[in-house]
Amino acid sequence: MIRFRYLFGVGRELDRAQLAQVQDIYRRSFPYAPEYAEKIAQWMEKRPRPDVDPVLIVAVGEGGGVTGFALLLRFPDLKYAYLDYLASDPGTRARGIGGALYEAVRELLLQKGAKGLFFDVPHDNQKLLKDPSRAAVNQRRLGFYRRYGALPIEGTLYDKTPTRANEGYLTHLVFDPLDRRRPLRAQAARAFVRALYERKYGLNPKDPEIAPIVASFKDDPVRLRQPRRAVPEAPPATQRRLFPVQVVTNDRHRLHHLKERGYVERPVRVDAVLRGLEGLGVAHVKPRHFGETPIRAVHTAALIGYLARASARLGPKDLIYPTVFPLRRRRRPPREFEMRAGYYCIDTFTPLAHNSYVAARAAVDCALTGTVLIEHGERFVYALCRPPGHHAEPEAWGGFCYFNNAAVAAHRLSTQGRVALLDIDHHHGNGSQEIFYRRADVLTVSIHCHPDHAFPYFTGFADEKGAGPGKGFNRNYPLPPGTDDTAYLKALDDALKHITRYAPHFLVLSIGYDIMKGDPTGTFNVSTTGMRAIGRRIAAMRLPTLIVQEGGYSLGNLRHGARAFMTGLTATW
Ligand code: Q9C
Ligand code: ZN
Repeated sequence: MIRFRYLFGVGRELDRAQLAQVQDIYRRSFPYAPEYAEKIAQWMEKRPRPDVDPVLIVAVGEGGGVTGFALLLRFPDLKYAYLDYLASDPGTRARGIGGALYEAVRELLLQKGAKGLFFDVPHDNQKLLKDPSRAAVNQRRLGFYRRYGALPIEGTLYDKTPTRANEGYLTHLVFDPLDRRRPLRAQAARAFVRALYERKYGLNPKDPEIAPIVASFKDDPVRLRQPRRAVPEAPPATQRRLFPVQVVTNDRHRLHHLKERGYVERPVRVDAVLRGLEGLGVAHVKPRHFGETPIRAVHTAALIGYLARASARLGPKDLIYPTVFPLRRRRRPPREFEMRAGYYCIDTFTPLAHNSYVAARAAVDCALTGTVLIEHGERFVYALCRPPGHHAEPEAWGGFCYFNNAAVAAHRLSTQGRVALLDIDHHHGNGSQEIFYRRADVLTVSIHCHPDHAFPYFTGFADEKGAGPGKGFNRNYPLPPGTDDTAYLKALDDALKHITRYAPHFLVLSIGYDIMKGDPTGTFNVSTTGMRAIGRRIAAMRLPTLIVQEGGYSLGNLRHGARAFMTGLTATW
């Protein structure tokens, strides 16, 4: 089994380790030009040109080591990409890595709506080769790409002219239209070739050596070398190799179904989100079990124990609504377990039912499963947690939340790097704020409706900035009811700038579709267009991002909001 991973940067330890392995494979595959190994690192580390978006796709073998790579230079303004290198470890016996990598490259580009892929293949004409014996190998390579519909461009000077770019080794420029039926226009080809010389080789396209080559792309459409006989098509990539987003779903949430009047936090919410994601090509992952230990890192044993025992004592129809609140008697939890509920709860509308504990545990498992995927190198993981979590404090549940899923995840990630926890639910994430209030290793930022007007009413003010070692590491953006896309995105941009200054290794996003217009618990007017814009901005952070489901209670908004957010998240090139 080959796994694939794409690297958009090398911010993480895992990225850097894999980059080193890529360089090693490079040096062993291309021993005559070892200096480019440095250049690969530069593309990935420094991102020296804003008009080149480099991506490294690595194949990961059974043992976790890199067995091959493809370096792709994407030209976002042109929507074309250049495949700079594709190599598999000459030392591994595993076969088919090169082909699988090429399919992964195509899959990524198709996902992103690219218009085509270019790359160089050494010439197959003996007379034009410094080492004529290579012609046969090069013919085979062209044959391999031909099966994908990738054909060498003919009728230009590109494959005939020694330049500083090719250093005298003549190559064909091969074009893969991906799944497009549209021919390559001369103008588009010239724009690409110009960009290639300029952006990859640092040559001026007006250079007397280069300009005639660019100008030689005259045929419109560009002529591709047609195979002399029919070519067997490459087998369709049966299994997807790259997914833009992994979605972790958990069935046990259904056990927690409070059929109370007006209890809008219900199981169909998850179905609505899943319907919204249909057809977007996301991967679905089942959660693993993690036990209680990670929960203890953010909640007290007393709260966990109470939820576990009280939940277990209840019959299927029973509910405990907190009734007495010993707020000023924190050292005296009521002995009578039903009366003790108010000691551990922040409101009177979030009852405890007989499966609440089991479901809350499953929601944490969902978030932690997502966390592990992020640790293994995924870029975006969406933990579709239910019940939600961000109102759950170290020793209190409430606001439809029992355990703080996002906080458990953020705490786990914090053992591996700096974490920013951004909460964009309509309601202030009092629980997440409280859990990390005295810590500098998790930056908490929340955009929400001003607590003068919205739940939880007691936290979320702008002057709550963290305390002790955590001073300056909590930031709140309370916005007025009626906030629209423009005002929301302005606050988001500011919040993201603040997060960028913190230079986190990971982003945890608590997402609530209750910011959208018409939410029964919300007051904002964010539209689906706004949700798409939010997704784009989150992706532009270029961080490994765990998205954790919080609120959102209009089924239509859950469906369309999730779809729009996800579309924005994966739209960037
Ligand atoms: N019947 C989350 O979005 N509003 N919690 C009060 C009283 C409840 C929202 C309704 C807001 C809680 C996770
Ligand atoms: Zn909410």
